[in-house]
Amino acid sequence: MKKRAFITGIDGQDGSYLAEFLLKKGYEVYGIVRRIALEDIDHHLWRIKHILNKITLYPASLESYASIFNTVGKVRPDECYHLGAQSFVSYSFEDEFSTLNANINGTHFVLSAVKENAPKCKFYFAASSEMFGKVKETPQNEDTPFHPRSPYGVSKVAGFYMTQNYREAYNLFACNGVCFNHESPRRGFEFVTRKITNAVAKIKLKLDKELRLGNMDAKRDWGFAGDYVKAMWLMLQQDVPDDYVVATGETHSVREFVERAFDYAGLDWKKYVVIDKKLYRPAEVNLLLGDFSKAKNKLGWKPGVKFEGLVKMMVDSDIQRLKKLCRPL
Ligand code: G4F
Repeated sequence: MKKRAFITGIDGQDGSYLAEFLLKKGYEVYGIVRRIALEDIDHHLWRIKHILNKITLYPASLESYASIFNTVGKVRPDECYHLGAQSFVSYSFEDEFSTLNANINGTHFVLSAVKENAPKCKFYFAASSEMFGKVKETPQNEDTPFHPRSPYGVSKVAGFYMTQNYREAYNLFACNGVCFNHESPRRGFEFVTRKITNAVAKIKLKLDKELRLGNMDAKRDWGFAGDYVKAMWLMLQQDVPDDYVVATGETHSVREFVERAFDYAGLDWKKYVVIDKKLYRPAEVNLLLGDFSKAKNKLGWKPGVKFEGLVKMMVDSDIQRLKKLCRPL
């Protein structure tokens, strides 16, 4: 019998790569999306449009326990990947309430629904390197203490401990993936990497003249989302549930990303980039660098795409996308 996978956030960057990956592995793939997404596929479901005929989507919301409970009850999955969240850190300062509500209660709802309806189901929680915040050591590993710097980070720490608690209290096969930043051509435009590569493409094609950015000194360990979904799956294929850091082991500043992206397109970034203090965050995470030794040793996982390749992939993709959009009819 085919294994059944249930994904929250299936319409997001990671959800879309994970759904493709699991389909290739022969899984039946189920996901939840908001009802409005089903009514406007081009706008909301563009990342999974090409696989819509191979997956099953249910309308449900992480803000409604009843909808999560009913859906998990219908699907009775073998594996549950809880990726859905309000994941934009900057926005979490503007609307703490929605972020904490969707991310903390949402995680609790999924865990509880799985425990009640499918207690043998293996559960993955998308924790985050944002939990390390004001880092206590570098590089960060599974033993590094947390010091979150945003409501988003706080919500992920709560989800992390909730997941551990379900493992310990109810014997649920529950794992935390502490993923460092992971990007791709499917990244949302609000995140800095995509904002940069989209601007580079627009400037290259003479559709724009300027890119406004906040803190360019922040450093991140940026990997490719397509690689990270494999680590998520591997965690659920182990004999015992555990928590793992998923990262590339390299860190680069936002400025380096900018330089590399403009350079690759043959442009001088200094002519186009403007610093906008309004884009600075009330509290910043200055440096993230992950030590993925445990994932390497226990899961046999390592990143395929590194910084240079990631920048090129994203710039190329945005240039091609905009060229197609601008092509005369
Ligand atoms: O791309 P970002 O918005 O990602 P951030 O805050 O690191 O969070 C991402 O990674 C986390 C994993 O650590 C995930 F959990 C989370 O869901 C998300 O995927 O910002 C990266 C850095 C920040 O330091 C920010 O201050 O870029 C800096 N930055 C500078 N100018 C900017 C901008 N970020 C954005 N989004 N927009 C700017 O104009």
